[in-house]
Amino acid sequence: MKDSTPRAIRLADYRPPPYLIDRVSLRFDLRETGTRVFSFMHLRRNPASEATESLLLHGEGLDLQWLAIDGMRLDEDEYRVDDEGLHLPAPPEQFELSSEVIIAPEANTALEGLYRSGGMFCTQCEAEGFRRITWFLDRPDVMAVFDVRIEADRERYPVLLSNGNPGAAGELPDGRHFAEWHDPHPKPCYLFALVAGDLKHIEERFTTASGREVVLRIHVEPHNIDKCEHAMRSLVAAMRWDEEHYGREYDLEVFNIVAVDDFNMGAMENKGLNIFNSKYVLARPDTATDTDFQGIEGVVAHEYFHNWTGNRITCRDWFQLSLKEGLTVYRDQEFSADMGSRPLKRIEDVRLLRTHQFAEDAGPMAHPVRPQSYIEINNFYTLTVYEKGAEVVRMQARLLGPKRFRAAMDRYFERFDGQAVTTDDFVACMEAASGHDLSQFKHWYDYAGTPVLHVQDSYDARKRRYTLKIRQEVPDTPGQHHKPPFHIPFAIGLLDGEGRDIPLRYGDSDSDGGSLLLELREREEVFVFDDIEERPTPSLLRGFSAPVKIDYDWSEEQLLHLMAHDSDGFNRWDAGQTLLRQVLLRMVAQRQEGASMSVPEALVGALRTALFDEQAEQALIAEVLALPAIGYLGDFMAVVDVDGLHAAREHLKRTVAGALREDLLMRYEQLRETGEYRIDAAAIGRRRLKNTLLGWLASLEDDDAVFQLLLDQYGAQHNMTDVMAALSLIADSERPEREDILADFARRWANEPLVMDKWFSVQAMAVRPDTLAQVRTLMDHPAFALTNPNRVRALIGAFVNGNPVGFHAADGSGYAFLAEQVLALDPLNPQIAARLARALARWRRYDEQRQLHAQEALRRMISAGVSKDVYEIASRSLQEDAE
Ligand code: 7ML
Ligand code: ZN
Repeated sequence: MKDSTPRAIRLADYRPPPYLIDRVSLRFDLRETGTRVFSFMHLRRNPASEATESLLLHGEGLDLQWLAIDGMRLDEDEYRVDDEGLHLPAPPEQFELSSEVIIAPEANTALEGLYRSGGMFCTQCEAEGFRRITWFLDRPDVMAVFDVRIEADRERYPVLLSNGNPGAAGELPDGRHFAEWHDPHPKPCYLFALVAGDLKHIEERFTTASGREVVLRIHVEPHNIDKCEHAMRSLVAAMRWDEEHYGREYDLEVFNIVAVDDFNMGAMENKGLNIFNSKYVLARPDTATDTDFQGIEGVVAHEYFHNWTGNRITCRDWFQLSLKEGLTVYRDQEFSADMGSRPLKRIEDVRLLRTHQFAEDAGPMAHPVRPQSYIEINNFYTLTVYEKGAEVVRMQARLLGPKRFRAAMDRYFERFDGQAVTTDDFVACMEAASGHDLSQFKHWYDYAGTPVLHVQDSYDARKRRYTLKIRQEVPDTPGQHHKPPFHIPFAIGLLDGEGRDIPLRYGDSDSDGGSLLLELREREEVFVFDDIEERPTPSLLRGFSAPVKIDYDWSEEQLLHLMAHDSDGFNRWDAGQTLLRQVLLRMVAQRQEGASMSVPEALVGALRTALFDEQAEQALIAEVLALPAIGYLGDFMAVVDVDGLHAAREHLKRTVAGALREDLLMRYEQLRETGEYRIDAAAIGRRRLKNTLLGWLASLEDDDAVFQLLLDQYGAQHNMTDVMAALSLIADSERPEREDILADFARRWANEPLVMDKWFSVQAMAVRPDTLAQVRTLMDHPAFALTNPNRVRALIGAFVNGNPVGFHAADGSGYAFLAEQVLALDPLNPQIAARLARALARWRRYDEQRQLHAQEALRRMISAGVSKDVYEIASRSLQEDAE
């Protein structure tokens, strides 16, 4: 810690490991204070390495007891231990290294390595946590076969788990017992896992396509045993899906999932022993919302899919992180699309990418999908690596088509099984299986920034010719200027006056179902379409065929036409979003000029039409009626005006809700939940639409009948989705009933931490003058703890990321609060502190006064002497060429 300028690690400096570790056997003597780790491993010089210098085995915070080579204890002058690890000056060509260290999981608040959560022991080793457990070559290209023996007190830790298949187990003296595990698949140490605790489990048997039986277990603390079923259903569905869509089977006798309360991220794909943040396992209709249920399904699948994309085939180094993460996100997105509604899933994924990844790509933390350098790898588990990385895989799937993409994936699994490889290796399989040249496409991996497509069109009635001119521009990002043009799959359609797709031909490609896939490669290109009878309405970037921004001068008529008729469901939604965005931005400008804000009649009409659309899925109607977020809208302004955007959104909601009040009430009544609660795509869509309508209605603040609906829906306590929809609207209101309802909720759920998180969040996100004061008060609530990442995200994270009006308060109070919390968290958990610190990265987008406050907050962090995690974020945020 406290290094003043920590060192950057560079992709260009990659060298193969000097030694390989074929086998390792570990013994854990778990104790409440001071756990002993015994390690025996076989090392041999790597024939692919030229390195001859001394060997460094990574290790951090290890209290070394003894060390031996081939059974001979080493004297203290035969090795050296420093901050990085253990240096052996001149080791033999091959040898057995054994050691004993003492570590302190009970004092580990960073939640990396071996630590305690509640009454159990658990681990998190990705990316570089294994070095906090014992000496090792802690890098993903060193893959070993692991044998593990765990010893612990039998009463307090009856369940002892590790990777692979179970082996011997039995009793030991002094009330202790042991269990052994053997993982036959060589793996990097970041996939190592261990769990010991008093856990209960549910169990299922799964027969693989080739007829092998696998035992599936989900382990939780005993009081949560009634909240595991959905996770198990999701696991079984994911296993089946991977067999059906990729021909991939599971490869061990058991598959264990453990839910833990203290976890830095969502979950972890450790071989045969996935460890989950309990938020992504535990769900019951009365404790979890539809979004929670869907999150569980997606994360369970994501971690399971890593068994092939991540574990069997892993990354050569951490610059290749997107090799496993982008690909696995793509796979979990496709799985969720198949489980629910495909267009809806696409809308959700694109919304996440556009609001958050585009912002990252335009700010000081912008980096390529395959970064070129980092200070702290934990800071690169980003939306760019995950979500943009998934888009980059999706584009390749689209360019190849489903058959050739599957052939390319088969080839990838065949060729690289058991190896640690690079994104280049992946693209090479795509090329080899399809004959496509993807050399220009690879710019997507190497250059940061969101490309902008400037589109102009013209129609020549005499020649019956329509022309599209497209200029692509890839913006400069920190350290990257003047980028070459990208290879961009650009799907389009042209609509006639009736809203039908005009059949299109271009070169040798025909339009498929009305859409044509153009491939852009030049900085500027012109596409000419002949025999077009009338000026068409262009439908651009159908299905969001590439992660780019479109700059085209849309007219209101064009957008209304697309909203009503586009055959591409995604673009129908997107046209509505573009229209809403244009209207809202115009309203902000009106407000800034002191004029009154106006909502076009045509927009109200289009929303009413959408509301009564009989053809559309209800969930899709809800998406059409969802206003673009302040964070997204701000990117279209020269200087973000948070208060203006908030005022415009509220005014638009009030105006539309006032005009459509009776329609909204009628639809709300029709959609009311009656009878049994179900969690399928149709029921979720129905609730989502109903609760969206409730949100519009709630903007009519003085409407007592509407407020009664909120109280009734809360009071019915039918399911958590409906309860939370009502509660968040009540929490956002100025009504006197607010306090009683919040108190009622807290009383009901005092013993359910994940439900209390929702209670923290709605209060942190309320747009009220006293919100920051409330957040500070809530930090003293008995259910809050700065040591638990979920609590921090639910309260502090919800305020800084989910309450733009509060966080960006003109007086700088939000920024000062953030700096204060980052500094309080950093010594406990630098990863969580660094994630929080990102909220200030885009301070340059705000007015001068706010900029000064933000800079002060960032400087305060740096001068306090922080971890390299926080240092990297804060220092990059302040850098001159950052935006
Ligand atoms: C993404 C994960 C991490 C970090 C999980 C940790 C993971 C690394 C781990 C999508 C769905 C669920 C979780 C995550 C996520 C940030 C996000 N290997 O599996 O990628
Ligand atoms: Zn992952």
